[in-house]
This record gives sequence, structure tokens and C-alpha cells, in this order.
Amino acid sequence: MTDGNQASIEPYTVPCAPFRPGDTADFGGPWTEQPGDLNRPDITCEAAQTQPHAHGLIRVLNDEHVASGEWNPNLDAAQLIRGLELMMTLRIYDDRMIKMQRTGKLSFYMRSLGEEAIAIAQTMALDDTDWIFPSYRQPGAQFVRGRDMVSMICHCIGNTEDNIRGRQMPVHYSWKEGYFISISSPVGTQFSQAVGVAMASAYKGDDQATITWLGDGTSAQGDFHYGLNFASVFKPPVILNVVNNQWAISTHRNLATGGDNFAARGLAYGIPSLRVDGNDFLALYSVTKWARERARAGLGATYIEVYTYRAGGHSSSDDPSIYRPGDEADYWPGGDPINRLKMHLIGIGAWSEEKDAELAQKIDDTVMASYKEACTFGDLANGPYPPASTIFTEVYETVPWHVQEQREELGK
Ligand SMILES: Cc1ncc(C[n+]2csc(CCOP(=O)(O)OP(=O)(O)O)c2C)c(N)n1
Ligand SMILES: [Mg+2]
Repeated sequence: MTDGNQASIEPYTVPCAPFRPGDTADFGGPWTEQPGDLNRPDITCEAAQTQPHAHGLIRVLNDEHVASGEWNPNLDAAQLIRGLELMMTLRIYDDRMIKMQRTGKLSFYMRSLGEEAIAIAQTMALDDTDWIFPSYRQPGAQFVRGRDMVSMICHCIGNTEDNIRGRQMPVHYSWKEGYFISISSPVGTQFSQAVGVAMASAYKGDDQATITWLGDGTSAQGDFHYGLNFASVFKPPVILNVVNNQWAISTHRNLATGGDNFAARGLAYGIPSLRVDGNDFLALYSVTKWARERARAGLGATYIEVYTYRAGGHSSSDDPSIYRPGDEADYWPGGDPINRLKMHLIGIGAWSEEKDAELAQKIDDTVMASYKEACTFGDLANGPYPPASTIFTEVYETVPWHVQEQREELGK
């Protein structure tokens, strides 16, 4: 049945992950693509002019953490430090929350480990009222828009202050004030929804753009293609991202595409398409600014493959050690996004290890204080929880008869 790395079911071949527990991962050594390799095309370019960008890799920070090339967004030190602080906040928050899950204080959790730059840098590159249609891997966008951490934790616990009253799993945040649309458990629905909202912005003639993300595994679904096709036809102001983090729970990305490139798919839809180093804060910021400029100028959609690695388990329910080498993340050529920005800041003389340690401690104190405050509104073990009647309220404008019947049956 097995032939090297491929498990065969005659006459078909089922692709297998390249590395399994016990193997030493090998991603081909440091990337050959360098920051200056790719130009920053004029925003009016045709899709075909982005062919090198879809097949290459847009980078700004090199392996020595020096920024260069046309894609360098030339952010000042204050903006870079803000980006670093927000990424550290997300990581420390995630770290605390997964510990809370392990000790029974949350029912479920999902981290963004290794992918912190994505939501943070890309949201920083947008206007504050642009629509965000995230997957569960971009809660970090809320930190950029200033969401209160206590409110986020109340949602994860599902206590009386949960702004969505226990209607969603933890980490499936909704935040109307931040233009942050409810995260959907059925993966991929956000792609076509985002395109639809962007079409509405174009019809209304407002200057709101929409950004959305889905994963490599999810891109094997129809939703991905429906979204791309509508974006291709109607050219709305939307930024469509596929986060290729190599894994979809326990299945390798090679089950989602026959090739190893997700960015080039956009070219076939006639949409300018870019592939970006997803662990390079500066490159992510820059490609998103470019896409936002295109949206503002009425030039339509931009499609981006964010090339990265999921350093943690899929969720608190997952144990990656049974399907991939435990140290696979250490071999990822893109390194760690937070460390890369930190080393860049140290390199330009704007940061130090001491400042970094101080900031990490301050953030951890804030997370702990926020957790304690959230628990004053109810914790998972003891409640209080939102009332059961909230299953039936605030969902339908007119409650359908069968839902009404269920409510009566429940007596709520
Ligand atoms: C429609 C649908 N199918 C399956 C699932 C179960 N599921 C949840 S996440 C996931 C993997 C998604 O992987 P990917 O798109 O690569 O995103 P990542 O978790 O790597 O960010 C699956 C199969 C689901 N939630 N919805
Ligand atoms: Mg994935």
C-alpha cells in the first residue's frame, strides 16, 4: 500500500504529508527569494503583470532582519513598536487562554501561534471602518481596533457579559463596533459574504473596503471559488487572503491543491495575485496597503496567498505530535514573526531585550487582570451564564413557527 511518501489506493494516489513524527523536516533550507527580487507594480496593473509575484515570494525583511526593496513600507519606529506590542499581546493572551483551557476554565481554544503578524499587520494597513471577515485564526484584528480584552474573555467563557450571549463557540468572536463580522464555524462561508459586502460598498459608492481570510484546507471548498469568481466578475473593493499555513487540522496542504502554490490560482480568475511571506510583518503590511490602494481607486479585488506555518495545534482539541514531527516549526524558513520584527527593531536601534522583557511582563499582567475581571461576570465552572432564552432571541426578526414551538416546549 505504501510507496515512499505516498499511500496508494490503486489506481489513485492519495498525497501524504512529506514529514511524519520521527522525521526531520526539510523545507529546502533558507528561501532563495530575497527582498529586492520583486517590484511593486503600479496599482493599475493587469493580473498577468503579477505573475512573478504569484509564483515568487514578497519579502521585505531578509534573514538578517534588514528591510529593503520596493515593498518596504518605510514605517516609522513608533508604528513598528505598535505592531510588535500588538503581536506580543496576541501571543501572550493566547498562551494564557490555552492554559485556562487546560485547567478547565475555558471549554475550547484556538491560538494564532506563528501567525500573529497576519491579522495584526494586515488590519493595521486598513482604514478603521473597513469590513473584516475573519476565520478563527485572525482574532488579533480586534486588538488593532482596540477591543476591550475583558469583553473578549467574557465571550470565551460564555458568561453573562458575553456580547453574543453564548451563541458561538469560544474564539468565534463577533464585534459590531469594530466592523469585525462573526466568525463562522462552517469554514469558508466568509469568502463569498465578504465579496457580497464589498459589492454593496461599490454600489453605494462609499470608501469601505473588505478583507477576508480562509485557510489552505478551506480553499478546497466551493466557497473559495464562488468568492473568487464573483470578485473577478464584479471587481468589488475586496482583499481575499488564503493563509497557507501548511496544515488543515491533521491533513497536509497537499490535499487542498495538486500544486504547491495557492497564489497562482487567482491569475486564472484575472485577479492581480501576490504571494507574501506571512511571517514578515513589513511585507504583509505592504501588500495589504497595495491592495487597499487598488480598492480605493476602484480597481477591484486583490488576491493574496499568505505563506506561513501553523506553529501550534489546530485547536485545544488537537494533538499534532501524532501526525507531524514535534519540532517541524523550528525548520520553517520563515522563522518566528514576532522575533523577526523584534530583531529588526533592535537592528535599527529602536528596541532592546530589556524593553522587550518589560513589555512582555506588562502585557501578561494586563491579561491576568482582564481574566480576573471577566470572571467577576461568571466563570465556566460556576456561571452565571446567559439565560437559555437567548437561543431564541436576537437571531430572527420574525421567529419562525418551528422555532417558536421549540421555545414553548423549553418553557423559556
Ligand atoms: C464546512 C466545514 N468542514 C469541516 C469543518 C471542520 N474543520 C474545522 S477547521 C478545519 C481545517 C481548516 O484548515 P485550514 O483551512 O487550512 O485553516 P487553518 O486551521 O489551518 O487556519 C476543518 C476541516 C468545518 N468547521 N466546516
Ligand atoms: Mg491551514
